Amino acid sequence: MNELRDSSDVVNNAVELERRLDEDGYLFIRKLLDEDRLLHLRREMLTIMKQGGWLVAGTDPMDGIANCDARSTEGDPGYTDVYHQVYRLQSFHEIAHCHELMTVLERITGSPMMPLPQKVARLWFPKYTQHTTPTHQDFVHFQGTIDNLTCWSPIGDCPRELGGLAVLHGSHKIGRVLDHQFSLGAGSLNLDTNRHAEFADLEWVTTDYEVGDTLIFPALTVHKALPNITEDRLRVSLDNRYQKIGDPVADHMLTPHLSTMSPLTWDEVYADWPNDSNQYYWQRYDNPVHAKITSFVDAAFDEAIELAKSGDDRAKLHLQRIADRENESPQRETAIAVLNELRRTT
Ligand SMILES: O=C(O)CCC(=O)C(=O)O
Ligand SMILES: [Fe+2]
Repeated sequence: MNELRDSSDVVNNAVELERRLDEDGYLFIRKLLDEDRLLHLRREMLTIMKQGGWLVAGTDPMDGIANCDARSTEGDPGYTDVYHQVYRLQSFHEIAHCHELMTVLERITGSPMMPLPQKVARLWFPKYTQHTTPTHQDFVHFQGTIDNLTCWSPIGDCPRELGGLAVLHGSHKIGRVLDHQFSLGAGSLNLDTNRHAEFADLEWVTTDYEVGDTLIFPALTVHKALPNITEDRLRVSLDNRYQKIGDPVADHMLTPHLSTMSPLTWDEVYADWPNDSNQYYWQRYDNPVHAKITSFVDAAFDEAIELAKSGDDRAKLHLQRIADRENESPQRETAIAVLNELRRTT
């Protein structure tokens, strides 16, 4: 895979940033975020993961050496339990508001920007590659507007083998949200680029990320994670989204991440914060709130049902995860019914 174009040399040049974003569908800025602050956050996050049993006993949390017996991913109750402990860290939420990043985002867009309330971290186990984030456009998950910007930053160095993000260069020019299919990978939605002739000549680009590096891209840019093929290292990263103040926001982005899998309120997130800085900050703005468009996930769920019925093990595992969740939902009812039916007939 080719290298991402590094735009750190033009970080103060609004015209050039905008031109490159338009041309490439991403901006990659080395060392944009404060290294010490990220490393401090890394220690806090990994210390919680260690308490949750995710790291090898006796190792330094900073090394992120995974206990592979504890492997889990988004959708597994065990993942959410530890993730939601990490999610209570004030420093994890605060980093999304950091001055260096907000300044660049406002320079790129020429508008006042805000992070979406739902911040996201990814805590990805090694050698668990069938759960790697598949190829997708962010709009299907986060919605709002197609101009929303995703900012992805590793929390610690992230060489290729640890499974950083790769972007399909120029793919945003397709100009529309595409259909996605069922995937066992994080987010459950995969975009099959072979179905689109426009993508045939485009190249995937990535890099060996270092702490502080940030990748910025809009909601139509096609991207994926690389598999974490290390022997024993956890990949820890941030992917937060930003919108223009005043733009519409999808209602689910006003809730804590994975709170549909296991209940978590903002009051619980904030319970141990020493101060109330940036709590409920979005309530100061008057962004129109839209209902989440569920057609993307609904289509993938229907596909998983059909695949499970035809014996597909990945689809069965997906349905089992939905069945194991704490939250009641029509999908959970259906998943349980289909799994029971399969058990009766096989
Ligand atoms: O980090 C990952 O595996 C997924 C991140 C992603 O897709 C994003 O930042 O939009
Ligand atoms: Fe994404």
